[in-house]
Amino acid sequence: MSPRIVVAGAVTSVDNRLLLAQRRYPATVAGLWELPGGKAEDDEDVKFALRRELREELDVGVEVGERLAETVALSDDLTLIALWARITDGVPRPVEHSRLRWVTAEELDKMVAGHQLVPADTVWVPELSGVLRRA
Ligand code: 9L3
Ligand code: MG
Repeated sequence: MSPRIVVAGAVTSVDNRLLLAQRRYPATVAGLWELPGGKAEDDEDVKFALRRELREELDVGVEVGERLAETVALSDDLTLIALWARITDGVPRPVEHSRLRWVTAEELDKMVAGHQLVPADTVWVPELSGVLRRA
């Protein structure tokens, strides 16, 4: 069986904030914040998959950019990656999440310190906060 890819969007705004979404399920991560996204279909291009997922979850259109450096092995057959993205159409709303938040680098760091991020996504924090601060 080929490994499945989960794509997550590092969606940033022109004023250098990052979009975080609060998970409703499963119970182990409910209430924690993540980069929105989900499973790519078999043979689906990852950029296409992220555009589809963010349309479904946030009701927006996005332009997808480069991959972030880190890859996360969620399980033997599930691999998580993240890609930078910008909203090109619509205003995001939490279709599947309980809430959305645009955070600054400082707010992101505080949320990480307070264990408010889903554990898998913490690998990207240095790159995320570095880019948000540099811009
Ligand atoms: N996951 C982890 N971090 C993320 C995303 C979008 C997803 N930023 C994990 C949670 C699930 C799996 O990947 O175990 C599939 O995601 P979803 O379809 O439940 O969003
Ligand atoms: Mg999802």
